[in-house]
Amino acid sequence: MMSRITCSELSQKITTAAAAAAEIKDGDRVAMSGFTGSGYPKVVPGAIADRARCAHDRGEDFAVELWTGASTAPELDGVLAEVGAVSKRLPFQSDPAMRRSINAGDTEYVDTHLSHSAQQAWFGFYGKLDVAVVEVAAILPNGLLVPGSSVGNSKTWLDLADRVILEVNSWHPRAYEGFHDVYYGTRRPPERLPIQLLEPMQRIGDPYLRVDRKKVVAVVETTAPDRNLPFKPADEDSKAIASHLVDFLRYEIDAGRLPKELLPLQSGVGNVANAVMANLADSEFAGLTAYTEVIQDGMLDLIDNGKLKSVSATALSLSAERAADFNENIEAYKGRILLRTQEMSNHPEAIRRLGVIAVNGMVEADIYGNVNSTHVMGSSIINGIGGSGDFARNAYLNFFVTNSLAKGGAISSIVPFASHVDHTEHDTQILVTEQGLADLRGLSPLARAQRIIDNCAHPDYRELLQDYLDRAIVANPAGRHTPHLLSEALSWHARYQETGSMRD
Ligand code: 0RQ
Repeated sequence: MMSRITCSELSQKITTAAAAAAEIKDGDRVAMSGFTGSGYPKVVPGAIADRARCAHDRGEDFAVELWTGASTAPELDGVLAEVGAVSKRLPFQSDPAMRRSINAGDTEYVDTHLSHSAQQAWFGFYGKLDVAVVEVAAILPNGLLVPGSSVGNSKTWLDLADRVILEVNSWHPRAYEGFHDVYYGTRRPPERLPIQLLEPMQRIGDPYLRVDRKKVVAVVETTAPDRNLPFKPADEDSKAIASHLVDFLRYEIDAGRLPKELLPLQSGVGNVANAVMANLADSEFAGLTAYTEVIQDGMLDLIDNGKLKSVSATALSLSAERAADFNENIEAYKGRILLRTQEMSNHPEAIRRLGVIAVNGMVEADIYGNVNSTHVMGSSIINGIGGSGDFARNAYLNFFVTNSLAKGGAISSIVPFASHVDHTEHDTQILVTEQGLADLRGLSPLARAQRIIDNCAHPDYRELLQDYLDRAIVANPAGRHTPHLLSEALSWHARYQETGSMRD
């Protein structure tokens, strides 16, 4: 284990998780590494939770603001949320206990575009950062840090924090060295320069994270694995979604709007997005590239079967089985996977220049193409917007995918009016369900509505949607641009809450 911490100054700071956690005070702003269940600190959060529990038992307050790269795991979000130790959370989460705490109103959640989080922290919009807790794979003799399975916002947290705690995790292969690209050129406006990133795998930064050694107050050693939930196996519906999407890509190639090796792909989080990637593996496409945030199992399959040449991302987000396999064979992926800061993986300028094809999951879309990626019935958060907005708004082509039904058919994913809007009709281009694909590019709202109803809605709800649209047109003689029946627009959601079904 000593071989992972070869900087003598920092090896003198090796201590226990409890001693490290003692550096954190009630009310601190604490930023941690971690992105979609990878590269997050594994033991210090638990020790902070213990401190919080003891403080609460004594009748004292103890809660921190928690910033990360994206979602983490039960050992971080879970343990802290369960003891009520998080007063505010940003920018993205997916842990059941944290979700409960947010939806109960106990934790404030600032659901932020992932490309914004580092720069807004850096601009001072969130206040002063007290502590950074960052997991790395190794510390080099000169004090430089080798990240593990994610980069996320670690660079920014190390730069901004007054005090730094490092977790050195030997579960991450030592061979991660060389997999990362950490851009140190960002400046504040008006001194900002163009990002000279002209192709997905181009290196524009350093392979290592830097830390001011004087700020490091503790170094803790661990061996605990990243913990991600397994993906649901691709079912018939997700295979149908993938097949509509792949047919459309062929159509775009034939129309001369896409090269035959496509443009760099982005694939979002979730089972459906993962299944779409897995199913691309069965297509004829080859020589593909990806410029994305997370590498889920489906994308690794594409690399393994030779369809995908290379992937730029900010994190791996693999099932336990795939992670073990990746760690075993990591050398085979060198030069084919590059992990960047999320500031760069999600950078609007890079996404727009490279012409990314973005594929993200959604909860529901309305007939005009406004997309809800985050909320159930308008009120309860699921995960957060994550990077879906960074990619959708700036992509060459964007797809939002979902099953046309949820909860055994009691919910239609196509509704008269979205109960929450993350991506407006101005941003969304192509909606796909197992029923079909609606290409909305260049269409007016009414034409979009007809195409979404015809191509994406489930037959059980199609007539109801058509009836809503027809009546809305009649009822709005001076409002036929985007006609709605305001008293009914959210009635499907209300009906579901009252009766357990959106059906009449
Ligand atoms: O709930 O598990 O209780 O049954 O929502 O649904 O079908 O498993 O979908 O795993 O593909 O995730 C939008 C959440 C989709 C994801 C979302 C219920 C459904 C189930 C999940 P249960 P599925 P997926 C870059 C991109 C935002 C962030 C993002 C997401 C649960 O894609 O978080 O895109 N996106 N980031 O039953 C009520 C509906 C519903 C519904 C599904 N219409 N109404 N509930 N559900 N449709 C990566 C990062 O940003 C890091």
